[in-house]
Amino acid sequence: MIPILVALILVVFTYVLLKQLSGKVKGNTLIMVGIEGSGKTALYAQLVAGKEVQTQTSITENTSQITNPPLKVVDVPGNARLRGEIFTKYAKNVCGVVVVVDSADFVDKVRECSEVLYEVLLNSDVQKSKCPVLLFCNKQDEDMSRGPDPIRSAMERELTTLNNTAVNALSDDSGSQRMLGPANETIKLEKLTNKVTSVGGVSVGGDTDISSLKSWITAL
Ligand SMILES: Nc1nc2c(ncn2[C@@H]2O[C@H](COP(=O)(O)OP(=O)(O)OP(=O)(O)O)[C@@H](O)[C@H]2O)c(=O)[nH]1
Ligand SMILES: [Mg+2]
Repeated sequence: MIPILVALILVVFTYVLLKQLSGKVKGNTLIMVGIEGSGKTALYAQLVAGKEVQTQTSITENTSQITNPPLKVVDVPGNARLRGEIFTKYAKNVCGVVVVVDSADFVDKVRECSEVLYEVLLNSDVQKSKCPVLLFCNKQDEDMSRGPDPIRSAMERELTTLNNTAVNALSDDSGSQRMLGPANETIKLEKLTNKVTSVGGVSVGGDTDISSLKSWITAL
């Protein structure tokens, strides 16, 4: 009886220890995503080099190591054919995701922007890591720009629609978890496992201000 009990305790102890250890293996990669032209490469250049760069539509990722805090930063091209594959490649070590939004062009692109956020939040590595997500509402210097709060609310509404569409599409499917929440429920970002924060900023010109990104990063 006693040897069985000891063996049982050992098994439970090992399980708990392994669980704890696996929970502590934290990724070190900060991934920037968003639709084309939202300003990811401009923001990336400000973050990793502190300077403005002339950009063109990215066709491959940019990666850099920063030291404070020590992170690998990845700027994923917005091109819809490249985005998913490149994001997946780096998501294994993710510790944070920055979803960059063009706040001036947001009204026309709300669906596209929300699809990016939806894919990020459904990514299995993002979910496993429970990493925080930053909605960086870029181009706040432009006259027509929307603020981070209305952008967040509009995206919640779109996520709800996307989720309901996915639920309906999967009604015949057997068990694939491709939904953010149950059918016909409003998606509330604050209720998700990944903490989503929305901030504003500017990545080029005299009004450049990425302080909101920098302070979010220090908490990673
Ligand atoms: N006014 C303004 N323009 C910006 C800002 N950030 C970026 N831009 C401009 O937006 C355009 C697109 O910026 P990029 O950084 O190339 O955009 P991207 O998201 O990397 O685009 P892809 O690589 O195609 O996915 C450029 O002309 C930038 O100068 C900003 O904060 N304010
Ligand atoms: Mg780019």
